[in-house]
Amino acid sequence: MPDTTRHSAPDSSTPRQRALAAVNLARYRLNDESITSRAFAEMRTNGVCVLPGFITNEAVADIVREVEALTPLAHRSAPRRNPYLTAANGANTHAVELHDSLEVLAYDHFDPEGTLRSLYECDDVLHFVRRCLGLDVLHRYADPFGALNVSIMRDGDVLDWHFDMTDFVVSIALQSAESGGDFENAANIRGNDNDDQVVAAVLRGDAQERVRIEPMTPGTLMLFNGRRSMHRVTPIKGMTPRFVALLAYDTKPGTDSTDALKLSRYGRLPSGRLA
Ligand SMILES: O=C(O)CCC(=O)C(=O)O
Repeated sequence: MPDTTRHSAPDSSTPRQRALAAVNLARYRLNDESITSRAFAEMRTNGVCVLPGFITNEAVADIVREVEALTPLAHRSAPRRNPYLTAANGANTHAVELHDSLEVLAYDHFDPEGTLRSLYECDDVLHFVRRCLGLDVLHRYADPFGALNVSIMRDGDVLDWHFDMTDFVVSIALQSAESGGDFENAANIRGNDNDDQVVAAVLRGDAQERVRIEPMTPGTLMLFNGRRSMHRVTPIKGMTPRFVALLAYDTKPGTDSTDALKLSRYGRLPSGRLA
């Protein structure tokens, strides 16, 4: 187990205090109705809302240190699949084979007292996200690995075009690659009359006008409707890995991912259960 302990004086602050200290409250007051209603309007129109500088530089640096210390525990996978995240040879129109390669740290790898978990477990942050999404209720995921996870992408890694299986994704950009690693998004293309042709054109690289790069500078909180928007992370170039934290929520309590997804993304199942 890598040594992730801090060697400074014991921290007597509460998890909520740590979470609130990590948020740039001068820019984003979490109960400010004008911020959350603007975010909601953006989500409705564009399917994405980017909040730059949501996390302070100090908190980003602190989380990056924790991620770096934990990287030996990350699970590397290279799944092959189609854009709908089903088997590449499925019956879908776009049964093209795409591939991903990345490493992932799971929720249970992170220090319960650390900055990242404190942020995810903070109700003020949860309700801020809920209001940005225009929802009456929001619950943290019950997945012991996927509730909060960090993707680590190194030189040559890629996350190809896909739609998500969840209604929304909440991410925090932590560290950018030297080049590549752009989050490219063809917003709201699923569920329209001609979506098959648009999906095919984006996959062929023939619909650049539909694709936007969302700026993910470290500290950015991004809310994103990934079920309707096809998106990818372009190949990473250079020796600096790209780190992104993914915070999972659902409108229903107790939502968990499948065993198949856990095995593919984290390489294991919760203790005591057999694969
Ligand atoms: O790493 C990212 O920025 C995006 C991850 C992603 O595409 C997803 O979780 O669906």
